[in-house]
Order: sequence, then C-alpha cells, then structure tokens
Amino acid sequence: MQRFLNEYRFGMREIETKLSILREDFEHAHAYNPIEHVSSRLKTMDSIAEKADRKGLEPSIAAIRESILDIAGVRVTCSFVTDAYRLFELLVRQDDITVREVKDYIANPKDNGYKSLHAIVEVPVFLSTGPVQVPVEVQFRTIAMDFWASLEHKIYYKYDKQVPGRLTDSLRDAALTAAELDDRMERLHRELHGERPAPVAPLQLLARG
Ligand code: 0O2
Repeated sequence: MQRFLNEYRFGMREIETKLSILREDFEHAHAYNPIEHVSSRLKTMDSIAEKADRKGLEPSIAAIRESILDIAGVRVTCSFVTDAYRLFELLVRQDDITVREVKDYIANPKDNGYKSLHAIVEVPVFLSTGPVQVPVEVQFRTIAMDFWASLEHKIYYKYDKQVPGRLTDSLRDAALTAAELDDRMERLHRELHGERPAPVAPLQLLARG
C-alpha cells in the first residue's frame, strides 16, 4: 500500500517542482511572482476507500487507479484570476504533461459559489521498476477564492453537510463579493503596470444588478 501511495507522492513532487521552476523563472524573466503559495495533500487510504465506496467502485487497486484521480492534489493560489489561467497554461503546455480533465469552476462557478480552475494532469514518474504515469489534481485559484473555499469547507463540515439556508445564501453572496474584489484588484494591478483594464466579467455585471 505504501508503494501505491508513493507513486502519487512522487507525482505530486514532480508537479511541485514544475511549479517552483515556473515561479522562479517568472520572477527572473518578468520581475513578477504570479504565485502566492502552493500547497499539496495526499488522500489517506481511509479517504480513498470512502470515495471508492461513494462512487460504487469495486474495492480493487485497479479500479481505484482508473477512477480516483485526485489522490494527489496540488493547490496553486495566485493573486489574480489571469495569473491562475496563465499558470494553468504554462503547466499543461509542457511536453511531458497529459491533461485528462479540466473543470473550470471560475468561468462556471458551482451553485454554492465555489470557484477554482481544476485540472487532472498525468505526469511521468521514473521508478526503479520503470516509468508510470501518475494523475495529479491541480487546483488554480485566487487568494479571495481560497479564503472563501476554506471558510465554506469549515461551515460544510461543522453542519455535517446540512448547511442552513441562511448560511448558504450568505456564502453565495460572499462569493460574489470575493469575485468583485478579484476584479477590482486585477484592474488596479493592470493600471499600476500601465495596461488597459480588462472588461468586467459577466458575473460581476450580474452581481451589480
Ligand atoms: P479535499 O479536502 O480538498 O481533499 P470527481 O473526483 O470528479 O468524482 P469531485 O471529487 O467532486 O468529483 O471533484 P471536483 O468537483 O473536481 O472537486 C474536488 C475538490 O475540489 C475537493 O476535494 C475540494 O478540494 C474542491 N471543491 C470542490 N467543490 C468544492 C466546494 O463546494 N467547496 C469547497 N470548499 N471545496 C470544493 P475534496 O477531496 O472534496 O476535499
């Protein structure tokens, strides 16, 4: 089991290295750091078993390998929305990366207000027994999206997944405020760097009514 989990740990490390190279090179080339922070987590065997059960998978390593693609997870928190997309592009464009799936919850937020750009990518890991392709879920988001998601996560578990209506409304509202803050900060940032502000995204226009 340890060897199975190690493959994911190594895959996660490969992605972390790629991100840290991008961060360092970006800083040298553009005198600008687009990444606020990177965090990683490996699902525990209990959490993998719970997800396999929830998805109705047969309890085999082969089924888990095939269907559970977020055993290794890396989260990239950026200052601005454009940086989140830029980092995504820079990562998935690399020759040794294969994109399995993309869920753009920034363009299409979840009903509760959750926003992030998710990609399942496969990265080669060279073990002593030969190479394996390891799936890693990479989430790209802004500081504001991350702030919202971490509070929502706490509320969700505090209420044992049955969040009262007034709180879900309030969370949806807070997600719109976070999106508006992202938009404003990005405009300020662009003005500071002498770039023309990007047009306001449809979500913010809707939110302003
Ligand atoms: P943790 O604690 O991050 O490990 P699928 O894998 O496609 O069958 P799943 O797992 O719902 O379905 O995939 P999805 O939609 O890509 O979401 C996976 C991860 O995104 C979650 O992982 C969270 O990290 C994050 N996420 C998704 N929706 C929400 C949300 O509504 N609120 C918050 N706070 N986070 C969300 P885990 O494994 O659930 O959790």
